[in-house]
Amino acid sequence: MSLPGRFLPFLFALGAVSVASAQEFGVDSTTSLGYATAAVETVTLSDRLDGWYTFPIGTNGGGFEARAHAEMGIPDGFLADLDVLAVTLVYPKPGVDLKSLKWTLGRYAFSDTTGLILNHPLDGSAIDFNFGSFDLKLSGGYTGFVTRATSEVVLSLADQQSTALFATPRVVGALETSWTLFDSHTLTLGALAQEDLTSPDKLVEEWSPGPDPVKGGRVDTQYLTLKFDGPVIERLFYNASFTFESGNTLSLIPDSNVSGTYEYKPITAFLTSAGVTYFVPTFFSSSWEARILFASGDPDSRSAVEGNTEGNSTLFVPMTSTTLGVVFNPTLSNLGFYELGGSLKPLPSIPFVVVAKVLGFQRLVAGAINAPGVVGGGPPWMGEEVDVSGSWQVYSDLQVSASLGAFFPTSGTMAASVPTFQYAGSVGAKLSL
Ligand SMILES: [Ca+2]
Repeated sequence: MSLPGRFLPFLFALGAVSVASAQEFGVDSTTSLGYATAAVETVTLSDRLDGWYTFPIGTNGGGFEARAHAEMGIPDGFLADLDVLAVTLVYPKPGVDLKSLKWTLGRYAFSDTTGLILNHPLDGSAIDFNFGSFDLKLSGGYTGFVTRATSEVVLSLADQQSTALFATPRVVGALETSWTLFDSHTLTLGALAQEDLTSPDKLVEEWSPGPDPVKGGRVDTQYLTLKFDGPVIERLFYNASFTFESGNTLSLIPDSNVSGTYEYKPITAFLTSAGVTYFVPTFFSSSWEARILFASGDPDSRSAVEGNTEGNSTLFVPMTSTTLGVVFNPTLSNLGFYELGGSLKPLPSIPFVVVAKVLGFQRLVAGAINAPGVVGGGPPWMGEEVDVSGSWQVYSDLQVSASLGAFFPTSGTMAASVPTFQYAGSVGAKLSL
């Protein structure tokens, strides 16, 4: 702490001098109208305001940042939260080998090494040591001051059923080291862990007889990731990652007790992803992408959340969900995902971008899928989706966008009550005030 202590008064003085000219603030208003016929038919209409305020501290990229959003809509009602409220201090050349040291304190946006496991605001601190070709980042924080509606962390039955204003209390810690190797190839090693601090009176006690109609247990998880990325040939880039997940989850194990007994069992699961991106500036400024993701499943899992009934839980569970398709969005659990896509600017003189994607969804093992409407005993190949979206920057302060997607589930994938052809579309306008 001595380093920040010594530099703080100086940096704040520098900030105060530059604040009058360098501060920036703004509000974006996004109005959207959507229609979806997926597991349930829904019409959504919302207006979202995103406000932000920044001012630099020093001249090396540090500063104060505040971001908040408020949304009024149908059917969600009114939602509002603080997304960022943090001070970042950057010390250039604090040591002989250390190129820069960056320290953040407050509520900051955290994203894990893969970008697929946790994307969430954390209340805490992060520190980044940059040694040039080697970088070390430590992050820590708490999730329970973010509102339930903003949080999207769903790991346990308690998360699923919570009607509290705030998200489940969890402590998150992460370490990431990356090395830039030969020819701009980067090797990244990331460790992420979260501990569930849900109060025991809201949980089932271990060794009690099941089933409990409402309560579940704690879900603690750890993720260890190895990631490579870099260029293949000119304008062609690859990325590949492998994540091993460990942890503990409450499991209802059948035994001499007819309905089973609750017991904590280890989680041993994996997530792997690989992708290539090819940029072709001469062909309508286009880029083309192929991606695959595999998230392990568990054949004895009765549900996607706390469903283990035998041995270890081999079902991969991310902390927050990732958007895969416009229509179909299963969680990265027991899933094979295949994506081919391209984006281009069809009219060179107009800032209009079109993105098209073909997606495929596969159930890796017979068992639960975490998506509404999908039955447990369905076929391995769940279906394909085609998505098209476009966005047009009409003026510097007005952007208009639209998206349309169609999902074609394989016969038997969806419950009988769900339409066999599902589609979703939305239109939106974003105005910078
Ligand atoms: Ca199992």
